[in-house]
Amino acid sequence: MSFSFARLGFAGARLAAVGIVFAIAGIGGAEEECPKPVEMIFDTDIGNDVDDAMALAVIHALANRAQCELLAVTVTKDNPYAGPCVDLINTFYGRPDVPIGTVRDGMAPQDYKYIRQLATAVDNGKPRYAHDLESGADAPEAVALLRKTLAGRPDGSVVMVQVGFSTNLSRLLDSKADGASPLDGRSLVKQKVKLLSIMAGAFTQELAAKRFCEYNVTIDVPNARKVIHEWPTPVVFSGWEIGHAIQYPAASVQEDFCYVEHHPIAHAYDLYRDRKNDQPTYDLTSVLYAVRPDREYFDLSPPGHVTVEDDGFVQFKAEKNGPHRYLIATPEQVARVREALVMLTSEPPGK
Ligand SMILES: [Ca+2]
Repeated sequence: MSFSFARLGFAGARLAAVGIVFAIAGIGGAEEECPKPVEMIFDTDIGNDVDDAMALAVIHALANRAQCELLAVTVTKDNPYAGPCVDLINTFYGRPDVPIGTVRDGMAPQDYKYIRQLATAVDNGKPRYAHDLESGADAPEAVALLRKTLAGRPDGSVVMVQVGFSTNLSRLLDSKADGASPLDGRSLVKQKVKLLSIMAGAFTQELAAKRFCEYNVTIDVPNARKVIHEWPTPVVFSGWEIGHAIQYPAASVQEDFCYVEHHPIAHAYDLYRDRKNDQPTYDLTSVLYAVRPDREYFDLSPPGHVTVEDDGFVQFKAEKNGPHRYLIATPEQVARVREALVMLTSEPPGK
């Protein structure tokens, strides 16, 4: 029997139409429509700039909303206080047991401005910011943790966010089969990783004309080349110009973190930037895109290929079906993203 609205009559046709609309909308299964949390691994050079700490705060705010799950944090800054700084921020936000892995024989070993101060701050003989990782040397080596974490997740499920040097992820690509997985690193990444959201490079004609070389790439060029040239799944770049255009307002640091006497993010900001000054949102943008890619916070470049030259200069060439894209932000998007990042960075810990 052929289906016909006319055969059902007006009332029947209306009910059928409503049924179709319900079926299309999936009404009755509303819970099924909520997207699953993004399973994230965060790879950071925390300590070289304060945006890594702020990006970690954004991750926790998104995790509070069940929009992401922080599987692990790996550190590329080879300083003993970098891992403890990650741990104290995770603990502050109520996730003290997120696995942390640290680089061995890595880059940028100097303390710089805030990680030692936060990790060693004491009030009345007790640590100001609770943490149980006392030194990065006590944490698992980063690549072993990356392999173990990836191996334990479903295929194509993990989003990796790299906001520092490429040391850990390059070594991951080169890693061999081990007790965690019979796959080599490249095959493991290809099987498990959905997306690499990376803060690296610069993608405007103005910066290219000056041969501007971005910090995350120049600090470890060989490993940046390997990751960018050989990563086997899609990569989206947040170039220097994105975080530079979206400035975190000093007023937020002055006013929005006062819900607790000592706040590790505000403390780090004071030591690094001084709360009188705005701060670029480089690493925060890579996190926001990774978790909310479809909210039109950014436009995307056409697909293409990014190449890294010997001095760390990065070039993009459009190419159909290429694996790389970079973020673009219109003035309207700059304003939207800045406010979203203010709300997320300053969100108090969950229960
Ligand atoms: Ca960083």
